[in-house]
Amino acid sequence: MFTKILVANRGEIAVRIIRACREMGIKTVAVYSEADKDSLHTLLADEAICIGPAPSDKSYLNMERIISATVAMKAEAIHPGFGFLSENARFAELCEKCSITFIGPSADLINKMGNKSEARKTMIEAGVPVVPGSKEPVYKVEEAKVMAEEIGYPVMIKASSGGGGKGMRISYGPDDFEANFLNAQMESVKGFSDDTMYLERYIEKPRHIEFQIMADKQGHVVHLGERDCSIQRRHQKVLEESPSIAISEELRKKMGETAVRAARAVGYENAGTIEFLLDKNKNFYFMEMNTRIQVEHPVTEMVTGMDLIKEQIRIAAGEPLSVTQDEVRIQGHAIECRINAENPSKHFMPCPGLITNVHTPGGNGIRVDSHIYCDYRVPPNYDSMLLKLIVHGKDRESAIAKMRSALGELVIEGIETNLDFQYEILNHEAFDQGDTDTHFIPTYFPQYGK
Ligand code: MV4
Repeated sequence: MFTKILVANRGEIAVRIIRACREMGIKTVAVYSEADKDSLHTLLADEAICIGPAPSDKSYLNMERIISATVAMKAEAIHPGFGFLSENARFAELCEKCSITFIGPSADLINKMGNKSEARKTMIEAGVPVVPGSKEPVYKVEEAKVMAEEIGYPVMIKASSGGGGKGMRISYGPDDFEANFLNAQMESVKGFSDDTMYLERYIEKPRHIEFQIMADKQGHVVHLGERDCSIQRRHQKVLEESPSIAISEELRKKMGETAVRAARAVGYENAGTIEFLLDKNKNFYFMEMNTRIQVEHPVTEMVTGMDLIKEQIRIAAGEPLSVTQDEVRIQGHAIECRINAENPSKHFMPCPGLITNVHTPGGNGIRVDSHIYCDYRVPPNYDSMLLKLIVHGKDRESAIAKMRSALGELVIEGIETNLDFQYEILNHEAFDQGDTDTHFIPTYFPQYGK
């Protein structure tokens, strides 16, 4: 096992990783920017090293500085968390070259799955269902239009390097195809320096269902059930739950086996997520694979009783998975609400600043993952997520009751947050009834924008 790990991240996930390491008896090194010298991850780690000024590209994205810090502090491994360098194949490769263990999959795998049209092709070849659409990538609008006619409108135009809705457009017919294709492609060239596009049939009001998978170096692969992440606003997840109300035991088995097949097809290692779209008729289609631990991993931890960060570390150190598929039990129901420093009445504009008071709820089945504390100043340079409130109940109804109660008790003063918005979601009849597809927010909260 490792004796020291460098945590190449900040915020709640850095804190989460430091805590897992401490429980395992592993020393931790935090890296921090000049804006984060009083951040909780900096204070909690055994050692901390400043890696540059506040802007991410000068600190948390500065690969050379982070590698240098790892060597200087004599850490054997780097946990990248999510965001920042977590899905950067060049960084994973740099770690390999410097004989540092990158806690995650290989650079090759990150590359392969980061290229969405290549991932799609790989999955088609592995017999994993994908949304009907193009098999090969497409670059020219004339060729794309011919493909669109074959697929049938409406079609979804997607950038191969995209994700999070960037470089994505819907076309409802031949009249609007050219403009949408060219706009999506332009956005992709601007954002990712890549003009590679692909097409899919547009699935109306789908659910976003993702399966957590874990794979070790010995070739064992398990899935840990699904998360329903359909409640999103402008491609930002707001609330996640496990299990999904839309999935029967039989469908879970089928989708889970498909997720495992997808992971096996690429020789996957460490934690990963297979994203599916689930349509109204319960057809499911592979959408993307994420090669990192995700923000919403705690809902999976609550229903499986596993610690995914510890599992990641053990796998990276060469240990086999701690469970077989038969030993994985999904128990009860978990919900996570993301509490962000943002103002819902001002288009969810980020609202950094000084936190003057905090009270977090506790009790049976309630978990708070956060880096905030009273008198902490939220810097303006990074993601606005402040806290993840996670609850676990015996079923969905009791989890909802617990979340309502916990949200009601949570106090964050000094800055604007989306706490009231979360409370409104939890108290909405449509949420209660599980009418929670990807159009939930635009449908039931049109005032908060599509
Ligand atoms: C789709 C889709 C419908 N049909 N693809 C949005 C983000 C990106 N990862 C993929 N997304 C979608 N892809 C086809 N062929 C609908 C969405 C989508 C969506 C997906 C998940 C969660 C929220 C969403 C909100 C709007 C659109």
